[in-house]
Amino acid sequence: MVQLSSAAAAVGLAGCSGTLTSSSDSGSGSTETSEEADHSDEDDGHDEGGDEQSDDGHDEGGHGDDGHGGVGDMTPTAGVEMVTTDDGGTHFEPHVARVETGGTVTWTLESGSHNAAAYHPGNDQPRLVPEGTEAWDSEMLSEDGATFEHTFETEGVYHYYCAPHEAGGMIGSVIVGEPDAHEQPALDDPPADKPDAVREKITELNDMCNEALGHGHD
Ligand SMILES: [Cu+2]
Repeated sequence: MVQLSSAAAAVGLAGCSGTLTSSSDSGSGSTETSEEADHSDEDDGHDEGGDEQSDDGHDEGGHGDDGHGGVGDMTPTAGVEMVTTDDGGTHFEPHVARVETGGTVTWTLESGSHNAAAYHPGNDQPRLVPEGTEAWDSEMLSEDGATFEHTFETEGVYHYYCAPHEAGGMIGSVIVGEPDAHEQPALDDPPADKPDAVREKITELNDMCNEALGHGHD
């Protein structure tokens, strides 16, 4: 049991970091430089603000990092891509989207087959969305470029998942408006009956949402 869940956690991490594929077939291999040249931009100083996740060094040296986690400003609309990477990892990008109250989020199938469904009792899930809102589910999208949109009339934090890939950590969040972090069901402790990999992912999303809402420690 324990081994199973830690393996699932590893899959979840791999899904977000996109490891290189090993596609050398005939092995004359002396020209393997192209894919490694990824780290060449240095104008950023030492603040790793890219969109690659690094879980370590999270809090070192103060709280001065902005742009952490890529939570954007509030806008009337936002887009989220549903992605399967070459190595089989799956994720929503960005993990946390943000719109104004009454704003619309559009999910686009970039690759693979995915859905996006609210953590809502109406979807047979614990409630990780505001009280009084409706359940929504894109149903499975399997054609590249297919889209689903939902308009969010109620301020709050909404966690959602991809049904076939939830256990691998394909979970995302939408922040609508400027809600009080203390009043969000989504930001409570992750549901106890979920697998560790899911709980860890939700905790990660909660950290990003709390930070975006200026709700640190106090
Ligand atoms: Cu999926």
